Amino acid sequence: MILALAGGVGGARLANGLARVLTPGELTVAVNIGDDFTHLGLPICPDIDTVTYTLAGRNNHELGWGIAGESWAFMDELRALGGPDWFNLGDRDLAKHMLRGEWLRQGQSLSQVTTELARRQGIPQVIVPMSDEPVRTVVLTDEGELPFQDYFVRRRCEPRFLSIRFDGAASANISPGLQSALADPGLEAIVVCPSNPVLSIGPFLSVPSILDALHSAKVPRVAVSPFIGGDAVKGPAAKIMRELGEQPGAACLVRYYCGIIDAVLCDHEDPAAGKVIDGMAFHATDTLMKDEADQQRLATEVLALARTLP
Ligand code: FO1
Repeated sequence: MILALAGGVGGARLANGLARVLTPGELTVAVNIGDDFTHLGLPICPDIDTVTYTLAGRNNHELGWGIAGESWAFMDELRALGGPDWFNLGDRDLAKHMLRGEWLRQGQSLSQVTTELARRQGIPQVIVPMSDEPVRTVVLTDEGELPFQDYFVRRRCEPRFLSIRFDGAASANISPGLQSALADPGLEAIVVCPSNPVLSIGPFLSVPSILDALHSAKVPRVAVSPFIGGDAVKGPAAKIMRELGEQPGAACLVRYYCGIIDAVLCDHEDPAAGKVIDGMAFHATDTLMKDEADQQRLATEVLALARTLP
């Protein structure tokens, strides 16, 4: 069984590639919840939804999030009424946020809600949140503190990124599904998807019980770099790295993943390609996933690399 840690669009794409090359019982996808927030009283879980829609084959490719073929009547009316329209909720997407909110209010855990919503969308793989307790990414910028979606969507990542905080992380616990995947005697490898190491994987590592479990995992742990040619494929990762004084590239994963990753797949042009840095071996490949065939190819290469590691 393969455990994939995913967040954001890049994470969902590789998770989808893994889902296509593995049987359903062979893959567990643990998803970042740091981007989650409550909007208009609704619990929004962007990374869980992007992974779920992608594995269900109904992801909106143009937007990178939400449902393909979405309609926006709700947003039209909300805007006409002068409501907050910086965060777009599609009509179909809305049905899921409402159902999730109802089930959470009835006392179901985020894991239970996530599993049931995936099942009802015909997804056979196991998708679990990293934790059932809230962990909320807060970005400290030159304009002050911004909850993640305010920074990422409302302000379009324009404020200068100074540092980041994961509220709730210290008291959050690893989710049951992630815990059992890591304890599964059939676990073969851990794959850290090409997600933003700070924004999307950082929340996982901020929860002590998750970090400890990843440190002590006895299986090969492979990461795919989200950087190509010194920039990020999508999202603000390269801008954030530069604002953190880092060179955007696979080598910066050494700092963020030290002790939890044994090998990295990075792009051919990446300066780290072919090197071993602080015990992390960097292997070059074409890491850009333009389509599902690329997703499957990269997934196959990740699994092949993992199987060469002790
Ligand atoms: N991203 C945007 O850039 N604009 C939006 O209006 C927006 C709405 C939205 C609604 C539901 C959802 O699940 C995701 C949404 N996203 C939107 C994407 C979201 O901000 C990102 O997917 C993650 O938080 C970062 O990976």
